[in-house]
Amino acid sequence: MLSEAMTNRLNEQINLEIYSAHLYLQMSSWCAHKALEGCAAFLSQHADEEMAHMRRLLTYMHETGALAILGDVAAPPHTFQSLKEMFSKVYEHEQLVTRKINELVQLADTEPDYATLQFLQWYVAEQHQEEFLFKSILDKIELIGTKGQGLFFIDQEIGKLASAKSPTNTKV
Ligand code: OFO
Repeated sequence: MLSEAMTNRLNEQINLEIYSAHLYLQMSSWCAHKALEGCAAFLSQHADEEMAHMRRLLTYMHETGALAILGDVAAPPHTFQSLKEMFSKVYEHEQLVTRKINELVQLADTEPDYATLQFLQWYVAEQHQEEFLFKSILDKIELIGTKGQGLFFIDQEIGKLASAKSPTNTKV
């Protein structure tokens, strides 16, 4: 059984994951509007992953008999100066998510709530991967540059990340 404090914090995390999905879907739409189809596909797929993160939390709460409460979702930003600025915002957002996961881990450890502490380990590993992924995208943008054909090549490279993760792609 979850404490009231843990229930509230897990609910906050559920709502943050939904916001993450909205944020990436909005960014995907911005990219599609700019004819950056590779980035649009990648971010759309990432939005789906955020909803899967939310559902994992939802299932855990149901298993413990807790009530998940969905709140209002703030409108995400919808205009960006550049692709680099947009992915910088993604990276910052993922760092925020990591801080929130760390706070949850700290709460589970101090309560103590060992079942939740173990459950959260998946998110700890996932956040490491997400920060690495978005940092490497920013590095790629820095390396290739967005002048001339650079933007076209970056879009192609990021589009490959989407197809590499697609469930219909059998190559692992
Ligand atoms: Fe992009 O991260 Fe969820 O948890």
